[in-house]
Amino acid sequence: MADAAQFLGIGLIGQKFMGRAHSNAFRQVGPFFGPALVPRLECVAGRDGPELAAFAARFGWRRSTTRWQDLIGDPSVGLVDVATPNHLHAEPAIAALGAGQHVLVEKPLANTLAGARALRDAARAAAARGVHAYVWFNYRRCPAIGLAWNLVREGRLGAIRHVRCHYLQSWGGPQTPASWRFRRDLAGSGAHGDLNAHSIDLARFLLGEEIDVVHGAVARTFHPLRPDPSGAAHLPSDVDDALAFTATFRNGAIGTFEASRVAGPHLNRNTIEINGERGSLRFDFEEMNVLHVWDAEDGAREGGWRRVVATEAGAHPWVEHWWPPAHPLGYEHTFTNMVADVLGAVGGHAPTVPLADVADAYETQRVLEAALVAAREGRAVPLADVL
Ligand code: NAI
Ligand code: SOE
Repeated sequence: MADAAQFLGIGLIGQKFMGRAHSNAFRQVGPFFGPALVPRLECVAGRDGPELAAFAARFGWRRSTTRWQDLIGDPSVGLVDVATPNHLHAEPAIAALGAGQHVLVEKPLANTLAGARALRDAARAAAARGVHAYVWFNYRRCPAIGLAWNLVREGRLGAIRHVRCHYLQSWGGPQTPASWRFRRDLAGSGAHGDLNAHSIDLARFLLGEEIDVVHGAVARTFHPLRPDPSGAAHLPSDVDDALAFTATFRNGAIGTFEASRVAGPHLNRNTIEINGERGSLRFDFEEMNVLHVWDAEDGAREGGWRRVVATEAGAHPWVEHWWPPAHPLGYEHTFTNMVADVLGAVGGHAPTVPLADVADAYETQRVLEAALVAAREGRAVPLADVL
């Protein structure tokens, strides 16, 4: 930890999957990164009181509350972290920004474009007062993706022609119980908002280019009924189980995106491949420490994919804060790497690679919306029509 550390009080909303991932990141960042600004796990808000108390004790939160509103304007809380279902992102985030608190919020930005826009506007107003707001697009912070970002910036790919993204999972079969993830009013969409959000963000981030048209999309709800968690009945599911779309970027590159929760045997296959005139890159989260690199200059005789293991301190971002070279990182490190960059940014330092702020995530939300309209109406949707 830095010598003259200052503390940033954290208020977390949500205590389940992402509540655990974020808590872990706030705890790890101090010892591993030694930031000048150190998170203090001040208060966690959740709905289930007894479970919440146990969670708070296990992860080292000083206090807990069943009312997220208690965090807003609390002078001990400098940053509010929103890790709740999608319909409950915008309201607490906007309230915190209004109270002058920095915000971290989970993806997708909101369950509706209108909600996302309201949050973007609030973040813009808050930014003018020096308040920061970032979105948990954590895959940007795999070292292999950081390397890819640098290679694209160095011009190693030349003119980019193709971006090919898959985010394939297989947990969403007919036996998977109903939850907020299968309700359009709460989630906004299904595999699309959940998974394509990451892919769109990665594509925009790596290319540094915006999508200008969604040319076509297909969405399917294969399982419109799901078991009630109590097992007593079936409840409707009105979100996509899978959605695929094609798009073009402003620089003319073709993008294909496919998200699914029913793509057995894929587990968490978040892949992106970029083909340029001079080089290509390929990443698969199921092998997250690896970046495949192809360089056209290698020529026909010895050309081919080179398998780069991104575990070299100094050569690959964030690695120097973890283990000696050649020791792989995992899912949780992406969150800690992000917290380290957020703390730096709040302290006035440039992040290792750009963070997704709320305005940035709003652009991803516009693409999500364009693809939903394209699927519903069976037509191409220019992004200029989705504001
Ligand atoms: P989850 O269902 O596991 O947990 C949601 C939590 O929110 C629960 O603790 C629940 O009690 C709490 N909650 C719901 N309503 C609340 C209220 N009114 N007040 C306080 N707490 C409330 O969901 P999960 O998987 O943690 O997802 C949360 C968000 O994180 C979603 O937006 C999801 O898209 C995103 N996510 C992002 C990931 C990433 O890779 N960046 C990975 C997984 C989820
Ligand atoms: C579930 O599909 C999920 O946890 C998503 O919500 C995350 O965003 C993704 O990173 C992993 O899968």
